[in-house]
Amino acid sequence: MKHMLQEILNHFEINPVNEGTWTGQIFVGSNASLLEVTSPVNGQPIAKIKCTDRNAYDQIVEDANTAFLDWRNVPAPKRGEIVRQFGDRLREEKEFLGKLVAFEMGKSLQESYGEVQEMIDICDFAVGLSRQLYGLTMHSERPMHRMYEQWHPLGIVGIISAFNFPVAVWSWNSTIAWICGNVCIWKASEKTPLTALVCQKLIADVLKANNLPGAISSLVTGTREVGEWMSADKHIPLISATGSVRMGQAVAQEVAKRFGKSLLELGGNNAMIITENADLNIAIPATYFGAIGTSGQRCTSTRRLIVHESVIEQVIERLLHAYQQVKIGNPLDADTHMGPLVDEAAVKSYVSGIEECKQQGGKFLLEGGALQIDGLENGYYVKPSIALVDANLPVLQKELFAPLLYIISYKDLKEAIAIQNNVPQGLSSTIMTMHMQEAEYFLSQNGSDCGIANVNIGTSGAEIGGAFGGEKETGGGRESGSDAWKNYMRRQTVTINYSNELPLSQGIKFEM
Ligand code: UN1
Repeated sequence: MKHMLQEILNHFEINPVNEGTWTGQIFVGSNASLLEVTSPVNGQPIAKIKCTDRNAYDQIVEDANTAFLDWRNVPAPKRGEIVRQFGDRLREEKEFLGKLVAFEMGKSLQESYGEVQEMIDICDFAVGLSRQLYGLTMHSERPMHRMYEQWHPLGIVGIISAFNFPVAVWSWNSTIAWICGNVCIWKASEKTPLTALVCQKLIADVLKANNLPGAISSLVTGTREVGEWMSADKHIPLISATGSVRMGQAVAQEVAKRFGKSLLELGGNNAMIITENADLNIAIPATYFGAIGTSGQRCTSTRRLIVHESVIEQVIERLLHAYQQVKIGNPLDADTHMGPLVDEAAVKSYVSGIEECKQQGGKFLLEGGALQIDGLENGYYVKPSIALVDANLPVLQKELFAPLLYIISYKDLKEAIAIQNNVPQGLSSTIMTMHMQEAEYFLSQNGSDCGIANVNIGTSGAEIGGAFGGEKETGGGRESGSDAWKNYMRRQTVTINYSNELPLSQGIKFEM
């Protein structure tokens, strides 16, 4: 496996412990401490990465500001052309980068390729968008006046991303931010710096080939301290952060103190309602993928299954049957469904989550826990779990980032929706039904309170074309598609008087 990693790093010409201070636009500085990277696949250390020190960070911010002065004057469709070239590079590198994602964070190869595909898709979206940064025009109340709004770039966009989507979430933010005329500074998860280095290298090469400043895209490496510098930094008008609620709260407060903007995509605690009118041929595979995909480590993972009492027995039987087929193991094997959790702490938190659920009276239909895989004994593998629980169990309020699925029984749809909404998080939600009235009620203002509401589709696997994000403790941010680009620009309302008079608004007379 070491051999495979070396091959990938050679392919990208990446040397993680580069003695020089530059790898593309990565400053590490002279006081750099080292970050040890471990692969969850075999628990072995795979690289040591130098962390960005404060001096290097300040230099990066200065360079980014200088680059912004050029970049904001490049016409938006030309900025789109740069993103198009980046998308082409990703197409070429899908296999290598996908393998590195699987190796560094542990998601299955299928899902790792899917993640790179998500990057390619957002590049295409951003290219089209670069010609569509539309503003409205309004009718002025004054004669011979014109009113309209226009959108300008913000400056530096700081991106803090999580381990579970180590590259796609960055690209949702960076590609849109770039076509809007911003420059980006990326703080990747300390658990996945190698994939970040590769992405940074790919965009740095594209910028260089086009004679553009490298500082249009920068990468900073390190632990939460670097994120704290960014949050407090008045040079960074927008921080887009993906991760835990605790991290989001810290970022939001720090950014608010300086009246910066934050765009947050935090915890999910997503539910699927299976009504008596569901097509179980859709509902069961959707649950299976939603609950064990990425080993339950997506923000959109299905954590709660709220099932009508008339079909619950059937659902349980079919689900247990489906779970018997789960292939757990090396994510680099093409037919693996479930790779390891990201690290040892994640395994511990899963095991204690199972205990907590039991103590509160949860009945385990399938009890998982830590798992040893032959030849990969030090990897962080687990077996998935399914527990039948009462709707009022305290564990249901928490997002456990692991493959533990809770099943809850309900009698009528209003009750099911109340159970679904009765958690602090509000990211993704699903109803499985072939009954139009149930689906419409779920989608109405009386229904799901989440940012994402699906019918006959699982909670995870959202397409990039929609705005992605959620309500309540999920943080309220929207990224990726639809008009999420507006978060990366400032709106300017313009009124032009082309008459020879100065009529005041609201009919005010102010004679001189
Ligand atoms: C995340 O888990 O942070 O909908 C993002 C999905 C993916 C994105 C998840 N498209 O599952």
